Amino acid sequence: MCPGSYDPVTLGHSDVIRRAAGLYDEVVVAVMHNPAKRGTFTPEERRDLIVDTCADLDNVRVELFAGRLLVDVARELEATAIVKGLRGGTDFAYELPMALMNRHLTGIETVFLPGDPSLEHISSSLVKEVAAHGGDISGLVSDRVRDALLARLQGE
Ligand code: COD
Repeated sequence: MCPGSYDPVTLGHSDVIRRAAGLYDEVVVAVMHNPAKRGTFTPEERRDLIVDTCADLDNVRVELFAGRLLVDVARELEATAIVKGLRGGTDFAYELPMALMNRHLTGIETVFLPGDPSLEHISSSLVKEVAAHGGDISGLVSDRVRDALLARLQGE
């Protein structure tokens, strides 16, 4: 499984999902969302944008999970591993305790894929900040995500 907030999915995320799809028979992209928190996109919108971005990957499906522990979702899905992308030392410092906690709770392993250096600067939050200030987000997200984000920022 490839868990995340995906608010919205970026080309950094889709690179990790694509590579996971090359390693495993089946990949579940798990959109983890906190029902108490309002994101830029609703969970359903995030799911639809991922489905669009990964439309060519036959062994990938996208599911929503609200307010759940990742390990409970992993158990329900009978996941072999949690796959995460790493953009460098800062991501590693953030991800390592979660990986160890998840293994402590259920024994599930986390597999880290090194982020593609050409996509390392991309995060959902920076993309939203650039877009909010009128910057060009082409090459950071798919065209569909770019259009959806610009529409959302303009209040649709
Ligand atoms: N290149 C490579 N990898 C990338 C890139 C990029 N450009 N951008 C993002 N990624 C990777 C991130 O490193 C991350 O692994 C993944 O993509 C998802 O990123 P986000 O930002 O969409 O998602 P996060 O980091 O907000 O998601 C965190 C979770 C929702 C997975 C986490 O908080 C969680 O597991 N929550 C559920 C509650 C729980 O179980 N808590 C206890 C944890 S021990």
